[in-house]
Amino acid sequence: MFVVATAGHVDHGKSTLVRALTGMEPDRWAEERRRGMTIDLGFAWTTLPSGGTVAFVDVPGHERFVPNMLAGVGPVPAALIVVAADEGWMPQSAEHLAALDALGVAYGLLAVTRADLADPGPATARARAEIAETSLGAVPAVAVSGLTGAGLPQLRAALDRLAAQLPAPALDDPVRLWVDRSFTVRGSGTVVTGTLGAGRLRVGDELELAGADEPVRVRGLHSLGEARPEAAAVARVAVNLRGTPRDRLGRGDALLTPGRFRHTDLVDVRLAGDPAADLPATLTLHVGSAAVPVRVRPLGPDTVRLRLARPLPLLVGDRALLRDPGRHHVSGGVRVLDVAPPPLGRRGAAAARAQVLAELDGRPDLAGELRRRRLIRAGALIRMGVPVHAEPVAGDWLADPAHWRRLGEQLAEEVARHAREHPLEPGMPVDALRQRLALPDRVLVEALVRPPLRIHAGRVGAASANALPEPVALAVQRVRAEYGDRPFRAPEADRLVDLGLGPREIGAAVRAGALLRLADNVVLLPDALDDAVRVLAGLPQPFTLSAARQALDTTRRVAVPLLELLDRRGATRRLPDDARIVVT
Ligand SMILES: Nc1nc2c(ncn2[C@@H]2O[C@H](COP(=O)(O)OP(=O)(O)OP(=O)(O)O)[C@@H](O)[C@H]2O)c(=O)[nH]1
Ligand SMILES: [Mg+2]
Repeated sequence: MFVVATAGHVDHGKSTLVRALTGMEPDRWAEERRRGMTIDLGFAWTTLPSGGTVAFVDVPGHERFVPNMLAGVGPVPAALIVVAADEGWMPQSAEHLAALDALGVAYGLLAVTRADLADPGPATARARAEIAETSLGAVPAVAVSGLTGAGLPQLRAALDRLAAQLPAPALDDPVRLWVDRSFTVRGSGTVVTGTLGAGRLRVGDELELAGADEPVRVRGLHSLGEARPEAAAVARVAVNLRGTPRDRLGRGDALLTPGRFRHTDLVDVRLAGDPAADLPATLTLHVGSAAVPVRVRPLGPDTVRLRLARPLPLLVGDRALLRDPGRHHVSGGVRVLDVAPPPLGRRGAAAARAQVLAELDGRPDLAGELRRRRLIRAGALIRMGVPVHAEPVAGDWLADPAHWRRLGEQLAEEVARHAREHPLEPGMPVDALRQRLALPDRVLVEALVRPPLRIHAGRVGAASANALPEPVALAVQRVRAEYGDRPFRAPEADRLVDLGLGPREIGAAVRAGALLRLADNVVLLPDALDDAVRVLAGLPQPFTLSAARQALDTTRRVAVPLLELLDRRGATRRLPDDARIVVT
């Protein structure tokens, strides 16, 4: 199936032509038929000579209903521009064409209707010249009469040729079905319709709906008036939603593949049309079937920031249109450059932002996004419309490579600084590092730790467990120098103070294995234990405390806790009479 939207001035014969081609009535409302004027969108379809199907979205031409027209053409990639031979080019011919151009519609046909009333030549020439200046370029033209049927076979053949030119739909893309109608069917509940421009829909699918806490479920699908289990783009579809009240959604809402879109009310865009400086402060943004008032803040000559009155599911690269409803003026198309732009708080931020935007063209650019955002979750990028084809640095975090390198260096510096300021702590707590580096997630700190640093017990420090803060290492060295030849003499408490070995320093040295603590303020060098066992083994067994004290050339202050430690370690055993033996 392919979908074409009509376009053209009021009363130029759009609906008559659609009726003649399809045998279906596009003007659905009694009021439309009574007034002989299209008010809202109409839908009809027919089979072409090739066997393919064309579905029409028939739009109103009256100037009052341009917003309805825009809701119809927004999601449709091809246009049938209708100009009456007897009236020629008129204001809404121009306004509709400006809208198609702003949206970047590149495929179209010109039908010059009412050719039974006047020579179609002049209207054709003027219209082709106008159209040639737009995104549609040179289009085929067919003169027709909805009344006599003249030209209809040629128009059908031209529609077939147009269909053959259209690019293949992106069937694997996520679904963003802009709702153009919603109604209730007795017994089925809420039904919405729209033009499915990409992706597939199946009965049973879960879809996201802005403002709904839970996904909505597709209960039934219709296309071209028939129930189907599945619909693939491009297609006109009617979706029956389970358990979604009718008032929950309407024109301008969108049904979305879950996890693939973010609703945003702030976007930076490039203008194709009026310069930024000429835009009024408020305009209406039309995208898909939505129309939302926006506040316009110029940034660069052709870039502006738009603050939307309500959030929309927009992606980088989306095309939209700005219109001044008061003046009936299409200000031009916009291309979405950023759907999550940074705030512009400080002075000069707007100018700096304009420079950044000058480099962007709306094509999703992973490397550029990473450079600008430095660290971001893969899911967040995907929801901006930026495909992710890079390895995460940790979890689902992606990082700009240069920024990641800098973070690694910063982490090493912070750990070194922390070691200097807190020489006795065994490393810097991971959470303190996370805060210092302003990282949003602990896993990022963990991923940044590389040898010789390591994480131990929630702290980042040097990999070597023996590394001692310098003052403590020096003190231990002096203990070694002074006591190396009398290893069972422990420095007295005042000597420890002189050496700068307070309880915290001793704790650090003991944790590092540089000192052995027997009791408060009683420390030996760590090799003393093995030496003591050797000396004691040379004594007649069993031996007394006093014999041990003499053999070790030490005092009770050391001997008592030393023997108790050896008992606990199973190197000696205490007998019932308090004598001991060395266990061999
Ligand atoms: N003689 C003649 N009259 C036509 C032809 N096409 C349309 N008309 C008449 O022109 C009037 C307007 O036709 P519509 O088809 O309603 O025009 P429209 O473009 O759909 O109008 P809107 O939807 O209101 O913008 C009707 O009275 C039609 O009968 C044609 O090819 N020949
Ligand atoms: Mg009509």
